[in-house]
Amino acid sequence: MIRSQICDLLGIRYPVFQGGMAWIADGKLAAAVSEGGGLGIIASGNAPASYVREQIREAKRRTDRPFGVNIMLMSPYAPEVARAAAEEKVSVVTTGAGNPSRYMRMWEESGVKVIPVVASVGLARLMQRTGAAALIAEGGESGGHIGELSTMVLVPQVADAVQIPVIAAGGIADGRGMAASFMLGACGVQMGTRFLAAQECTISTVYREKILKAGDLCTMVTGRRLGHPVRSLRTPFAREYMKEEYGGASDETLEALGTGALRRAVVDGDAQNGCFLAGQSAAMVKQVQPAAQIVREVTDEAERILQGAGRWVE
Ligand code: TUI
Repeated sequence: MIRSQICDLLGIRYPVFQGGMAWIADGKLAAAVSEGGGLGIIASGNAPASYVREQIREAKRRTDRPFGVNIMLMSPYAPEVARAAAEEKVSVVTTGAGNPSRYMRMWEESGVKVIPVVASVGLARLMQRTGAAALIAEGGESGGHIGELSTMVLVPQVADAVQIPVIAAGGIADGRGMAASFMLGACGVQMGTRFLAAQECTISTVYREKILKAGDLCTMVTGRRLGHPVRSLRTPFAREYMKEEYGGASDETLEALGTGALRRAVVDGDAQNGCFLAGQSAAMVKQVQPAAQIVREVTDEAERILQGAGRWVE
């Protein structure tokens, strides 16, 4: 059985987090992952605090186990969602797409453990100093908003730079990725894309089918010109966005193009105009399974690999 310090720190059975995917990771999915022994995480994305509170209550109805809330720091609602997470006393807050320093004291005072997503060594060091309980080091293989570095180089550098536990994210979708993450210095993993195929994950059929059919070269990165690179499936929307991006469209035109695109993918299943966020591991996602089974399967595979790793050494 794979256990690590993050299990003891959070009171979870397996060191597997479910990524806080905007519009997707609701109270139902988070509770299913937590019931399965991992750490489920409710995404706040661009939603107001009222939505996040509802989802927290939904998760509490479904599980007594710890779960987390992800705060997307670029959201206009980030301040009120940050406050709601403190008031609801969730076990864990994860953050993404920014620097959460201004909220850290409030969360700490409410007894919430803060686990920021970092994409660089500099932010990792700052977050340790500011009181983070652990870090998620997320490489650019991930879906959604990404940094510059890949998981293979980010995780060891972050692990060397801090003394708190490091969770690896980006490109991990099976036990091989989990075992490799431990070798890189992580003591747990976060997966998003793999959980898109969880039975309890409510997304449009179109979205799910696109993930199950994805090949190795099916994702692309747009938004670099605006300074917010985002990885998604290579769909008509993504191609059109990229054409505008490099065709001299104004920042306002680009923002207008992006508005509502996530909803159109997740809720409407609009293959033409939706933005289907996904990581490079989409090609490794092959079947729909209960979330608990995903957590177990990945952890069991990692355990078998790690137990057999001695065969490489004479
Ligand atoms: O946040 C994510 N992934 C996301 S957020 C999101 S919502 C969205 N929708 C449309 C457009 C843009 C966003 C979809 N996916 N992952 C965590 C993450 N954080 N990845 C990279 C970072 C990051 C990058 C730079 C964190 C901090 C940072 O710099 C902090 C600073 O300001 O110093």
